[in-house]
Amino acid sequence: MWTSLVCVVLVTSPGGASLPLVVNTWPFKEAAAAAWEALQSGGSVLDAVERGCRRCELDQCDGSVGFGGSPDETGETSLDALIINGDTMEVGAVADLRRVKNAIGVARAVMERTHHTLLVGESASAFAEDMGFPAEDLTTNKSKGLYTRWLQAGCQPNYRQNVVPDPATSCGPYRPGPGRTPHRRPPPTDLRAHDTIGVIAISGKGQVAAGTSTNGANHKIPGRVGDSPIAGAGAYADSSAGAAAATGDGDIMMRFLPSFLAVELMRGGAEPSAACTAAVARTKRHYPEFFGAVICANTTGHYGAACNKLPGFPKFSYMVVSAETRGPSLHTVDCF
Ligand code: SD4
Repeated sequence: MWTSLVCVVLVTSPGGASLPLVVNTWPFKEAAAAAWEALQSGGSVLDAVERGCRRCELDQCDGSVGFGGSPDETGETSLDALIINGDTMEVGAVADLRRVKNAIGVARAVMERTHHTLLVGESASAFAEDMGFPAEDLTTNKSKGLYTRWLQAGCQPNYRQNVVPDPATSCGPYRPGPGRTPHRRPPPTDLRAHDTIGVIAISGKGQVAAGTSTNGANHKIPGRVGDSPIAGAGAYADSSAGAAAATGDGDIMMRFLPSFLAVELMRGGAEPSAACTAAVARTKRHYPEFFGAVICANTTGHYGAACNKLPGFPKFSYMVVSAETRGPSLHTVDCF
């Protein structure tokens, strides 16, 4: 009785029930198509995740993935990426990667060509070059323009606090200020500049992989690494449960490992939408005004998403591809 009831719910759920499956953050249709194409042409779920993220790196999806976006306080773009094999729990990640465009490729090289999990900064770039990835300037006219306008605006907004000169009105260099305010001032969230790609791919046999690629946050402090390359934060995958990926204010979200939490909830039987909602709610409990969303999918091919409602961010869009959708289909969830 109970089993058949569950079956009915699965079939009629708006979150689909079809494998193989690709789900990715934001309306990045080309990325979804690239990931799906990888699966259809016999590639693995890792290939699908890599191709999807790579497509966005090349297209500079919304300027927040790949080269030429999110210049830091010195005007340089640096990249973060992560890939997870949910069958073997192998993970490769790269953070604060400089002068190399193919961040997801480097993350996969960390996974497949080292025994490490995460390489960062200049040393990650040296590793990438050793592995044959070309060194290139990640700056574009667009990122130069963003940087110039930011300087002209007195370096506003920025991520500093409790320093002198007053970071709310002045550029650096900064040094420690007297005292410490008990609450940090609101983060300089730019809703248009937070569009990390996170991809979940699940094969017909239930093999799960997930990954992310991003250039982080506009005007970040050099060396800043967000949630995206951190396993359990930016994404998580486990073929015995499912996968999740997060997007938004990584400085906040990484404190709550929302992707890990969502996967563990799915392992315990939660539907993907409920798991995503719980992961967002956990962060919201401490930071009601955080900007972010989470996508989730389980090994039966169900999927869902959740987001924190903010002025200017009432809904979150994500892409789904399965045999049922016949091509990338745009899904939208109301934030709460
Ligand atoms: C970060 N989470 O570096 C990333 C940015 C992002 O959607 O997701 N934007 O904080």
